[in-house]
Amino acid sequence: MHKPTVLLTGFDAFGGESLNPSWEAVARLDGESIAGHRLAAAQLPTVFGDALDCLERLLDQHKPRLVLCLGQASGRTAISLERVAINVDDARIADNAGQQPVDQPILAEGPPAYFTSLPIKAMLERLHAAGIPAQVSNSAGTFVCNHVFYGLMHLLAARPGLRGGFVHIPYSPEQVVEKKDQPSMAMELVLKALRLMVETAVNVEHDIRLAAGTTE
Ligand code: PCA
Repeated sequence: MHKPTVLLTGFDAFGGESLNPSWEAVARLDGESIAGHRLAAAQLPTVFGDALDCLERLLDQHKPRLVLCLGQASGRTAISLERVAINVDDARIADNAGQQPVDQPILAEGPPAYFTSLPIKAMLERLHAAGIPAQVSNSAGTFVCNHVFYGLMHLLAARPGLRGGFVHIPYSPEQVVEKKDQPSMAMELVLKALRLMVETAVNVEHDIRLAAGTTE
């Protein structure tokens, strides 16, 4: 009997960076087992459209029980558990294929937004208990990460029982060596966080009630 799969995705480098910590992190966990599940890691291109085609193929290929997509968020100081994906592409920079959509819906007939189906409050509590800086985020931006998060939740809407969501992680320390005042998080801490998030997501079906909103 095969173990059920948790699909983890990260992106390739973009915006002039030589690496993307989201891919570095998930690649290191490929093949590991957590809470009776096998982790499968895959890379998505930082390209509008292509990234979602790739994600759909991965869902068909791996038939996962749970999907956790990761992305790099420059300027963030903590692991960001994304609550909501919105139906718009508005790119401040070009993606890796040179596309720069502005104010375009991701899906013309799609709903304005989708919420994560991961237990982000339980995940937040677990990360905080382990001493890892983490927050609930109410915006995944309007670039390729939000695009993939929205597309993921749309795909999951047609696959009852399959849960998933998106998490942004800070830069890796090596990315900020020559940048001024940019936060980063060590890969060891990101990996610890990732294992705890997967374990919690697999084990907690109904999220806990925990205040973690923002006032502005
Ligand atoms: N971060 C970008 C896209 C790829 C990534 O890792 C984003 O936040 O949209």
